[in-house]
Amino acid sequence: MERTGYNKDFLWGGAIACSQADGGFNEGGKGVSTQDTRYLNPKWTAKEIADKHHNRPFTLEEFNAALQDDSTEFYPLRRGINFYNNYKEDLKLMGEMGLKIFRTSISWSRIFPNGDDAVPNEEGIQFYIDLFSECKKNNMKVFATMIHYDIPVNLVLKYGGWKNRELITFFEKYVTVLYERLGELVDFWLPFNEINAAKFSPWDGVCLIPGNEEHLDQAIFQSLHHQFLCSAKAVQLGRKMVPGKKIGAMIARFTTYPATCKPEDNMQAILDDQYSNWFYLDVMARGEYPKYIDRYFKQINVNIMMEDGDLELLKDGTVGFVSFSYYFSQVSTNVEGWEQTAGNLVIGKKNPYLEASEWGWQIDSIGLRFTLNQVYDRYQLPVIIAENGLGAYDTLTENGEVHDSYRIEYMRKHVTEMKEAIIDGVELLAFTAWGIIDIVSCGPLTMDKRYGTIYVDLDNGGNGSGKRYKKDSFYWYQKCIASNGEDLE
Ligand code: BGP
Repeated sequence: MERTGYNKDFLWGGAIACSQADGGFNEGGKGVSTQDTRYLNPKWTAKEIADKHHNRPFTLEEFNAALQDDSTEFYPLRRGINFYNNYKEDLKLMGEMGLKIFRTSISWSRIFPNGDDAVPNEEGIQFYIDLFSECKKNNMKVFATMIHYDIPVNLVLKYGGWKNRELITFFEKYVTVLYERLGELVDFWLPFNEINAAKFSPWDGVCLIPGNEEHLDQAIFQSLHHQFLCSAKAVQLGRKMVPGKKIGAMIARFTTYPATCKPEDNMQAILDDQYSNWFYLDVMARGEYPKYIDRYFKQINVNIMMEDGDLELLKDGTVGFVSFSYYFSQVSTNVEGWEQTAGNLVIGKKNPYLEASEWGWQIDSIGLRFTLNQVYDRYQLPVIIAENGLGAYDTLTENGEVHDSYRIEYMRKHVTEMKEAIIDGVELLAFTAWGIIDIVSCGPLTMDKRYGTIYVDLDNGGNGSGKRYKKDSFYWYQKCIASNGEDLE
């Protein structure tokens, strides 16, 4: 059967995360969440911010200081872009752009402020009923992430976070409420955003403070085991409570190529792929721990403690789609001193053939086609690109325009390669462009690393009118969607 490109049901979309967009951190009965505790001094220079982001992981001191401070000044994720109070206007703009699907995350601490509450917070549930109903009014399907890093801080204070197997019980209660009360409104469910963030950004992924752990890797992979079980439980519950809805898995995709045709580099690329990418999706899509991970766990001295029924649960709770975030690619080599460059969550080895963004993330649109083929070949499951986009400095002109030709170029190239992948035979269901509206960036915690086709007039300190403006890329994406990926000029 000849495939010529996007089919008529292809879902063009956009994505955000509650902790980076909503604000209203103490409104509507919400409890304090782990992402509310991440600190940024807006007076830091770009270099100081990069240094903090890449070289100084979250600390116990930072965590404790945040718990004493109920201001928003030094906690950008408590402010976001005030999507919590502005979502009707923002979703209207997205509807005007023609989006067919909208991805955001649900804040566990809006539904259960402390995570272990006996009953859920009705105001929090109502917010999501209203939010997702507004998506439908704007002709958008809903792609809901259950955990996009943030969990109620009480679960860390009282139970130690994901290390504690009890979180599975609390998570199951959370998912049951989501399915019961929001099941009719949500089309795609994603239990965990970038589940491999556990290894690459432990506070984000599994709420572990690196300096606070005797054996960090043991704590990471034991916590991950609990998250894998939660993912499987969400699938099992979903079969009963939201039959017909797709429940999926997601990783931050670290696409890598052998740095040279040397056999050693090719072998390194296989290992890097197994340990950074495939392991996580294999457990959730194939339902078992792959054999190759035994060698890795031996290397890092990790022994997962399992209980009776765990392996059966994993086998029974495999996902209905696989998804990933894709921003950049890197190379694999065991050559000492290979030049490095930043990427999403990691510092990778540089590919001399690629350009990079202003944050050093290497731009590789063909890598997206490469990734789509690899992922689909491996699992033969429907695929969703849950995040892709270009973080860049944008300038708002006097007359309220943003000429972001660089972002249009980035999107044009990646949309072109997505089409090639579909013609290659990949069953690509949806593309939700990351940060479709400017939000607080996740790593640096800044507004000035902008991804949106909609500009938000706020700076790193939360100052500004907060007004929204359509960038040139808004009109480009509107045409792209209206022509179903054909008109990319
Ligand atoms: C991913 C997260 C998103 C998003 C993206 C871009 O890891 O899932 O939350 O933030 O990275 O990263 P950043 O915002 O640091 O540029």
